[in-house]
Amino acid sequence: MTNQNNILLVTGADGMVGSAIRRLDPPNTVYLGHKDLDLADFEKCKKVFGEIKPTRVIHLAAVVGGIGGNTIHSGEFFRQNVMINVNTLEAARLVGVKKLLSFMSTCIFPAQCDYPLNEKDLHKGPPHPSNFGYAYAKRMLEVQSSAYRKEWGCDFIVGIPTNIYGPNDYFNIEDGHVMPSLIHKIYLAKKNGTDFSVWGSGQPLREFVYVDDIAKLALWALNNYTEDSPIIFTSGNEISIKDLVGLVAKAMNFTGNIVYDSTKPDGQFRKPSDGSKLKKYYPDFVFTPIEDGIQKTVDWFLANYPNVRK
Ligand code: GFB
Repeated sequence: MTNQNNILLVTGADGMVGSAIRRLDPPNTVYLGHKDLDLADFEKCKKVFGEIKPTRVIHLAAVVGGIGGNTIHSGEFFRQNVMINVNTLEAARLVGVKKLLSFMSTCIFPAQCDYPLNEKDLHKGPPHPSNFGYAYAKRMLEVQSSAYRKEWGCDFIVGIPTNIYGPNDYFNIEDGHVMPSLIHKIYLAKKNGTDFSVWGSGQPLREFVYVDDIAKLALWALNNYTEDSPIIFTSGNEISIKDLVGLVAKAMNFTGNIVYDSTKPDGQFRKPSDGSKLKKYYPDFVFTPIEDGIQKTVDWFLANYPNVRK
């Protein structure tokens, strides 16, 4: 029986990227958050996919964290993410999903790798120890998508964003990513008149992509990208953590004391990624400048605090 309802299903819909896709309001879309369905439970997953009968899926659900959470929860992050991904892709295949987009991230590339990171180097060595469990679980997502294409012709594709940030991020100070953690810590330092503590040396470099850009690229890829190999979503602009701290402090009007906590990890020094495949397929895409993205995120945080995910 062909599936005429053309429903797009978004998993992990209550997270940062899911919220950005909701803001774009694509038609015929069903949004599932963790509260709606535990994707780690295959029977429930299969049942709900059978009820919704999506023809397209954007698979965002994942158990994630920043360098802190990833280092501590290596086993749990591997176990949970493998189950979520294997179940989601199999349930999608069983109900005849025509197109499925999953996401990895640039932290899963080999720690020792030619720069800039290129999609072809994905499996050429172990990831940085700070991302061990999560990175291998995410790499299996790419393996499963490719294996399903080979055996069953599934058009399951994979996007690889760099560090995503924006409204409705996870602002937990211990487990969150660097951008939301810095925003939350500066807010508290201003409020309490205390020092603002930055982890590590401030020397590492990162690339950031604003979440609304990823939402636009997700819908674009769903309609236009159909290669077996993954596609990196990056502006290619690196920034040091120290310079990032300066931009966040400026956006927050913070003039207090900034201290660098050398007892905290620097993690991978840099992970510059190659955006040439995206430039080839989508040459006129314009990424949000980091200053604008930070200001939008700070404005959202200040307007919603304390009702933010933290
Ligand atoms: O976003 P993040 O935690 O993870 O960034 P990764 C870590 C970098 O930011 C390190 C510095 O160099 C930290 O020393 N940093 C400074 C801080 N202050 C803070 C702070 O308050 N909190 C945090 N978290 N970092 C991520 C992966 O790796 O890459 C994710 O953990 C995802 O799973 C993402 O894949 C793309 O950038 O090192």
